[in-house]
This record gives sequence, C-alpha cells and structure tokens, in this order.
Amino acid sequence: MKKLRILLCLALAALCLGALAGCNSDQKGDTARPAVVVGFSQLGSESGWRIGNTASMEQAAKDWGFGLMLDNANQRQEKQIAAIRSFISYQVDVIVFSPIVETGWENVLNEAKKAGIPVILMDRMIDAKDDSLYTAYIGADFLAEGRRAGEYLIKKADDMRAKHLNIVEITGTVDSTPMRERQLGFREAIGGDERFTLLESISGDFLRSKGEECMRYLLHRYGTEGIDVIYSHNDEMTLGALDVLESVGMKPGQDVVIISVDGQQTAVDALLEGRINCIAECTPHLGDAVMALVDALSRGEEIPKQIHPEETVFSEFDDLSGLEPRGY
Ligand code: GZL
Repeated sequence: MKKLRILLCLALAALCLGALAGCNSDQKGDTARPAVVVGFSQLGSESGWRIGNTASMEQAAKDWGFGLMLDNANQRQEKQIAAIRSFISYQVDVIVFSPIVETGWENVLNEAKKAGIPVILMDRMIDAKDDSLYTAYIGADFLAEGRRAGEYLIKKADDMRAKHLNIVEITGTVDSTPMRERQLGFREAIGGDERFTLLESISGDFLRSKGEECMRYLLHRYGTEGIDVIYSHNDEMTLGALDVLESVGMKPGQDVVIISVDGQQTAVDALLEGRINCIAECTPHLGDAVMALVDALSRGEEIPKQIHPEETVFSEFDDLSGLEPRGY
C-alpha cells in the first residue's frame, strides 16, 4: 500500500511538472522548473465569459513562456483558498486569482504575504482593509459598465417617448464585485428619472439555468404586460431569459427591452437579430496584460495598483456592421 502511495505522489509531481514543461526554464531539460511560474486560481466555468478568460490566461502564459499552474474552483471559495495554499507550498513566483466573492480572503492572503509571493487580483476585487494583501487589481470598471447600461435605457426611453417603464433586474453572484457595482452604476445613472420603477432585483448567479428560473418567476409574479425592461448582469443569464420569454410568445427586444453585460458572440448575434437591445461590454481577454504584470514583477519592477481595460457599449443605436468577432 505504501509503495502505491509513493508511486501516486511521484505520478502527481510528474503531472504538475509536465504541465510546466515546454516553458522558458532557467536550466536545460524538459522537467526543469520554468524561470517564472504563475499559480492561477480560476473561480469556475460558469459562463462563456469565464471560459474565454481562462483561455486568455492559458494562451498568454504560453506566449510569454511562463509556467502556469491552473486550478478551477468550480464556484467554491474554499477550493480557491486551498489552491492558493498549494501555490504557496510550491513557492510559485506570482499568484493570480479571480475572487468569487469579495470577503473571506485575509487569512490566506496573509500567508502569501508572509511567503513573499505577490498576488494579482484579476477580474474581481476583494473587500480587505489592508490593501497590501494584493499587489495589483486588473479588471473591469464595473460601476462604469452599470452606468453605461443605465445611460442606454435613458436614451431608449427618450426614443420610445415612454411615460413610465417597469424594470426587473437579474443580478450576478451576490457579494461579487461585478454584481455589486453593475447594480450600483445602473442605479446611479437612472436614479433621478421619474419614468423608471425598479420592481425587483433577484440573483441568477451568472448562470444561464438560473437566468431562466429568474425569468419564469418574474413573469409569474408580474405577467407579460407588467415588465417593460430586463437588466441582466451577464449574457448567459440574458440568453436563458430570452428562451423563457420566447417560450410564452413574447418578442424580446420589441415587447420588452433587454439590457445585458459581457458581449460574448452568441449575445452579440442576438443583438444583431434585434432580440437584445444593448450590451455593456466586459472583456475576458485579460491574459496578456496579466502576464505583462507578472513579467514586470519578475524583473523587480513596480506595477500599477489598479488597471482597467478599455470597454464600450453596443446597442441598437450603433452601426455594428464592422464589429470584430468577439473571440469567445
Ligand atoms: C466580470 C466577470 C463576470 C462576467 C460573467 O468581470 O466576473 O463573471 O460578467 C462571469 O459572465 O461569470
């Protein structure tokens, strides 16, 4: 039995090193440790956005010649914490992670700090009093995304000459940065406008299946005539909602205004078909920018504390004929 356990440990170690092989290394030979090793804890695979983000990180690590230890937490914070601890034991050069929620990270990030391993937050923020627990945040300005969604709605209401519009909101994962700030930014943009009533806000957890469940509940509660606008925090939940609306004979984009966030190809296609009215862009293509930060850190250079990628908004009022394929 003991022999089997030893063999299994050796196999696991070879597997990890195999995953790092083919990267730049500071010694000759395939199984030598690459010159730079990144420990990456990805929160899950809940959406097209997340899958695109993981692909972006994997490609960028290859392009830069860095070793990448990737762990997928499947939407469980405790798995992210365990992965970060394993990166610390392996003494990676940099830890990158996308925190599924904002709270509960102090202990493990203090362990990384004591181990002298810099931590880059990618995509989502943490709510920590001590901002020395992370070296940099690179990800969207979610407040701006929410504001862009609200500013579109004001323009749409003007265009419709609407006297009054009832809004329902399907939010992302509770206590996550994109959920909190997309909600806040939207309210900041439309708050003073008497034409709008926010009927209800419920969480679809960024999942398509839960977006469907939310839409069924909202239709049951308010009826097909009671909802004028749906503001959904990501395309997956939006696409789930569209399926439900069309299953009861409604025409999303015409009978009800659909505002989404992300900009994955399937949602942009629905926008071009007139089934979605507006998408606030949130790019998943952060890998190259993350690895540039890793490279700077590995050279002992200072890096900015916060970096937001350029983002925009796509709507029915824009000429989208020249829009590049979204790549996810
Ligand atoms: C936003 C990201 C969100 C996306 C969702 O940066 O955290 O998580 O909007 C994804 O599609 O699930």
